[in-house]
Amino acid sequence: MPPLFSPFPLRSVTLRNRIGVSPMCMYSATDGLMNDWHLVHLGARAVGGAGLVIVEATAVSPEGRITPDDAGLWSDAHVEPLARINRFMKAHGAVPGMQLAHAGRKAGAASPWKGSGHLADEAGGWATLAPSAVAFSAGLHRVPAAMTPADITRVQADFAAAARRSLAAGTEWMEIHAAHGYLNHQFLSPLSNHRTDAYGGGFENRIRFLLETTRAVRAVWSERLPLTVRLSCTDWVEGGWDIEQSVELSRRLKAEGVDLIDCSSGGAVPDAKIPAAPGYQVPFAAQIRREAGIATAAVGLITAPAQAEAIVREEQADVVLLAREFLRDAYWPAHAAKALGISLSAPPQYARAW
Ligand code: 536
Repeated sequence: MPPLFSPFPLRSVTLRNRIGVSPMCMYSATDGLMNDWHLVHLGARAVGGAGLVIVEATAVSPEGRITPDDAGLWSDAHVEPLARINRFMKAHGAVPGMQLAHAGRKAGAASPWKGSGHLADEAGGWATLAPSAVAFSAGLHRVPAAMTPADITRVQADFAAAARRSLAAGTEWMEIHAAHGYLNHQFLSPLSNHRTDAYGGGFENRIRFLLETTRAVRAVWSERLPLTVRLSCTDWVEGGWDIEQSVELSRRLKAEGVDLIDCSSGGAVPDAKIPAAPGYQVPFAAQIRREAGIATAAVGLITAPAQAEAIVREEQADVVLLAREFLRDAYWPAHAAKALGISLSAPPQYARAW
């Protein structure tokens, strides 16, 4: 059995293989409600053989949405549309995961195919929150309000409430989004966090918001189910967040009951020089796994079956997450299995073709 296709147990959940669908924004929800697009997009990849399917960055509050078209989980009305999708994915053998997010200063933008930049209030935009009152870029130019202690408490409660709703919807694998320049990462990085209170300054203060958010989520999330965190392991900027801080943060997160670190990078500032190449973030997953003693997921320009297989075989990561490659091929696990010399058992409807 190729290691890529060995089961992966974490708490009381077992992935049927090491292949996961990375959370990807579909910008296709209305008022945060998931719909048939999400069912077909996510459901097809469960049928395609993924062991784990992580639902896109799902906003914990309306103002935490990247765009007006983001999925959300800020009200009980959001639960049943997600539960329907989760039931389908589970029925087809995938563990249904979810990524909870708050975009902070990057919130309130147009979806990519509608222009990407910040929306004016008249065009459907809204006031944003962040650790410090500093805009992201010329395109995401809205200046956020620096969060007050009351804002911090409220947003952390929003994360916990959304996690509770996700649990009610049947989610079995939770990821807190703390990467890509969104709110949690904005607190971690000295490039976006200029606070002078207990939430800014040195490492201990910059990690405080995420540690407290994690604690609030772990308190309502099931002991039987995995809790994971996505980090940008480096900002790719001198003087920014880096891999050494990510290793130490991973140790602290493990102590809070986090089971796996999903290792991405970038997104804190617009002008970083990112050396994107096949598997360029895999070394971060390997280093955190080795030095923090916690399971990791590798993500980023992973496309080839032999490449994914080597990452797991060489114990650089426990799980590989594919994003764009899964948009090209919903059946990537079945195709990868064939390339590695085994065959997946097909759903009976498709059995004559697999
Ligand atoms: C990739 N993206 C991530 C998104 C949405 C937009 C595209 C997300 O996490 N919600 C990305 C990778 C690295 C840095 C920035 C963006």
